Amino acid sequence: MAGHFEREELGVATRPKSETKLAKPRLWKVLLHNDDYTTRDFVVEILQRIFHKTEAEAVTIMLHVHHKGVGVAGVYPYDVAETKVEAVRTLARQREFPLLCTMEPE
Ligand code: TYC
Repeated sequence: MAGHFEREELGVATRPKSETKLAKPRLWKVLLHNDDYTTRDFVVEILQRIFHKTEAEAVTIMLHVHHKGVGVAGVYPYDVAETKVEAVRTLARQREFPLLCTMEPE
């Protein structure tokens, strides 16, 4: 009769648990920063087009950034956040606005 053997008993190499544990997939906040030259309308447009906010949500976030200096446009996995930041920077450059967009871990 075939017996049951654990992997270690069969001489199969196993990794210590600490090496096999996966890092928690952290979420990243995409931040918009205030400046004196980017128009309110452009920031609202960015929030609707890139971050899929309603017009009301976009206006609320834009005004928060305008008054506080910085605000969260959205929270995403790293790759998505990076793509959004790049999209904002590309559109801002095209329209010649100095709008600053950054990301930081939550
Ligand atoms: N402060 C800008 C203005 O008065 C509006 C603005 C809001 C700019 C948010 C950037 O991230 C920003 N025209």
